[in-house]
Amino acid sequence: MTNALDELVAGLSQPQKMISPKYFYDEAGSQLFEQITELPEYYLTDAELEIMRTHVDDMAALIGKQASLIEYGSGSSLKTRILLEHLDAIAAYVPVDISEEHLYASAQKIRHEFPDLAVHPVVADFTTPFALPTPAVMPVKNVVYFPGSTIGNFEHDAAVELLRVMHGEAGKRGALLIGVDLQKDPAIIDRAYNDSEGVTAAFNLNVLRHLNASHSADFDVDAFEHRAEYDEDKGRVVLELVSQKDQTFAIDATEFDIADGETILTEYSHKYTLEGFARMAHDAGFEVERVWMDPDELFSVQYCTRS
Ligand code: AVJ
Repeated sequence: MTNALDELVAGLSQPQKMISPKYFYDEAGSQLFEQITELPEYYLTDAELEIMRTHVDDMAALIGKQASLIEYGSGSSLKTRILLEHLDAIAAYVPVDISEEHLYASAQKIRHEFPDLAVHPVVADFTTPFALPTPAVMPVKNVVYFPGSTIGNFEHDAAVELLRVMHGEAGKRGALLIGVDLQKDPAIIDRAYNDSEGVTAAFNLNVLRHLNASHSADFDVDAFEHRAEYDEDKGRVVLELVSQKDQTFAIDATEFDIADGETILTEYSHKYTLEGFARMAHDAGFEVERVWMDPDELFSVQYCTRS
């Protein structure tokens, strides 16, 4: 893996300047994302929680006894707790996250709430294969849990690649339980990424503050504006930062010019059709066995087995 500075410089040297969405999540960014999930316009979290609450017994039945639950992400969410409360004799809970601090803090909380649970956090970049810890109790199967429609951050080929890594981690009898946001009335999607309180704007702009604070950048944060547009043809929200004037900025020793109106791409958030996601899962070696949706069919949670 190349280091962060090289990666940032490479992204900002493209004709379409870009910064990976993973740089959103410093302390302030993680808090802003928390606030996003509580916004009335951000339907994703509410819909997914409702699905979990309504169908968790069904999910637990499919997962079965003594599974090892491998969560991609730090596992601080309420969705994870709902699942952990309902699973039968879990062999191990393995949260996997790149941020060590965040991961260990949330693992401690989970241990406190579930004293009988074997919690084995793994610090890793989950986009590449990593070694699973060996739990004391041999799991019947590995179930990869990937909530929140974070899969939507990845463009098609990278998403299939990531699903393939999960397929590998799941192993022979393994499965994948994944949150997948769905295509819908564009106005609903538009509102979710252009909230009236401006929290999403602050979240998007915070990436520049983060890079200034810890990656030797010198962005004039006030000279950029948030933009989020849903591209219905491509089925994805495009988040950008729009330069408000001709200006220059630097990352470490590398300088960049950006024109008035030129953008830095910060995130894609893909929305899927059921068929579209099933095809992607299939290309990664999975078969969609069950799909649960909220009553308005805004969001889905899908159980995939190895085909
Ligand atoms: C965490 C990637 C699922 O795409 O909706 C929320 C991130 N960006 N508002 C999403 C996000 C702007 C979120 N994911």
